[in-house]
Amino acid sequence: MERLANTDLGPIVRSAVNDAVITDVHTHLYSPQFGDLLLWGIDDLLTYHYLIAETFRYVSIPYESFWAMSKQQQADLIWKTLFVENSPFSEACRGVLTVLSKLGLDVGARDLSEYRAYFRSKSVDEYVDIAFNLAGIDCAVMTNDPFDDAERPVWLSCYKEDPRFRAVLRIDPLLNSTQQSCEKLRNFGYSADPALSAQGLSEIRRFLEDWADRMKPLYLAASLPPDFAYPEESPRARVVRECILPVCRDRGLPFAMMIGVKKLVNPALRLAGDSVGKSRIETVEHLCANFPDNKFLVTMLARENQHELAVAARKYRNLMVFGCWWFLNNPSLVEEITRMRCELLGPSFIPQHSDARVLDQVIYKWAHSRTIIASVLTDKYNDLARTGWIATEEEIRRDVDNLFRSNFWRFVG
Ligand code: FIX
Ligand code: ZN
Repeated sequence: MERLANTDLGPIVRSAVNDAVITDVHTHLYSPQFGDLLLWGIDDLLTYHYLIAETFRYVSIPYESFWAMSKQQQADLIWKTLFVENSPFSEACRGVLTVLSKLGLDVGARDLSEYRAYFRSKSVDEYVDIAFNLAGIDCAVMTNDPFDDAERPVWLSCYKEDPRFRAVLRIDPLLNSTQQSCEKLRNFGYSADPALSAQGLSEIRRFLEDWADRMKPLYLAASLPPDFAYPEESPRARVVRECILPVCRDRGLPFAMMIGVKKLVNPALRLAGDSVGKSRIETVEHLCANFPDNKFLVTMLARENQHELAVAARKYRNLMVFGCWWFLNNPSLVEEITRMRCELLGPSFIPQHSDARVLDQVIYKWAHSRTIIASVLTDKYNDLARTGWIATEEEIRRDVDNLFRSNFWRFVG
């Protein structure tokens, strides 16, 4: 018994987690053919909306003056404010330093011009491979919005599949501003009407089918507010019931619901202006129970929803919990949530996604997450060892592969 109590599977777990090839199931990255939509390099890293929100904790310039600056000027201000005048230990700041360090740059020198010079020496195509290799990911799942005027033309003209990037059909506008979306759909040649007549609903389905054919998405997705409710008598619930769920079911595509965003609580902050609210687990439970032929990928933004979401996944096998989203992607919360999910779900969930908006961010988000997930798993395997059940390296690598990659691919089918 003494020997078992001292068994430490930490080294085996850490090397399995470090070696794991990851599929990043939700990002805001684009393949290089989308041109400027793919953000990368130090100025994009520094102007990440997480860092913009943090900068306004210190600076008193009007919001509009900030937005009027060039990207490089904004990056200079953020660097000075968050890195030089204060210590950069917030998770988003630390992430920038992890990226620079993993790229082999001299973080201690604190020399922004040297970092800029590094990125000027790279082409975007070669940098995709550098970033993917350092992050250990084989594929980044994109977020593709057919309503987006910058993105649409690429899909309609010259899109060619790039195996490093896979598409997701993102449909927020259809659910969160249904009336305006119907108007847009009419401009696109679909006779959707704001009253959502039977004919209009079938036109929305035709729109979804056409874009699913075009994008070959791995799933459909939407971010939803805390008061997202189903069932209810609302345009959103009708579009879910009459359009999204049938199209997803017929094609075997999961519907990813990212629930808990309070949009633009501070509009002056633009993309940085969203916040979090507690959501209703009953909505998820109802959808999973009443649409057993549909698959649901779900992440929730509020810490308060995490336990009941994991419990829901114990009840419904058509529910796959994924990621520690946005304000939850901090070491203390990833640790707490991953530990709790392991205890309720074993290795049957998707512990993390990067949500990277800037290519380089996959490097830090995955480095940070791997460390925490490895430490939680070490505790779990060591707890087992104390019973006499000593997991083999092969078993540990199997579980790690399921968590980081295979659970997702099996679920999307
Ligand atoms: O809706 C989403 O997919 C969110 O993840 C983002 O839009 C959000 O702004 C973000 O970057 C969170 O990490
Ligand atoms: Zn996202």
